[in-house]
Amino acid sequence: MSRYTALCLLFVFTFGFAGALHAGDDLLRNGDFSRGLSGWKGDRKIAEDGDNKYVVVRLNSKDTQKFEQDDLDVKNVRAVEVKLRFRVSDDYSGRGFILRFSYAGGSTYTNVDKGLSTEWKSIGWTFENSRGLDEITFSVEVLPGDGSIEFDDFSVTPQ
Ligand SMILES: [Ca+2]
Repeated sequence: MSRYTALCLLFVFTFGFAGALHAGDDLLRNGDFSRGLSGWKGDRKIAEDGDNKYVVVRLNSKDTQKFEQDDLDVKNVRAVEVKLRFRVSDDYSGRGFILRFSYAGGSTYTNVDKGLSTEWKSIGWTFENSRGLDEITFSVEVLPGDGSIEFDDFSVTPQ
């Protein structure tokens, strides 16, 4: 093996390794629902608009409905940002939804209950991994009410 080839291989290895830990990689599987419900668990249905698939949660008056992904690898990650877009139906009334990161012994959440619109709207929220967790679960909890909320294009990326 020539020195040149060895250097190239070293470069490829280093670059590949750095890429695996690179900030910005999406930790979620199928966040845009292009593969239907694959990767997600919980209360949700898929709707289609042309080529685009998204999730619909039809509310009821009593129960909080939840869908989630677990085993998100946040080892050596300082913080993650979740992004998504959503809209509510014309007949929606309720208290919005909760974005939650859960881990052994607790969770951190935010309640999205302002600016609920019938037009698609993008939002983001940052979770600080101040406990140095290795794994977290991301969940969306839709609070009771009337009508429906639709979600699409989730991502959870290391910051
Ligand atoms: Ca989609």
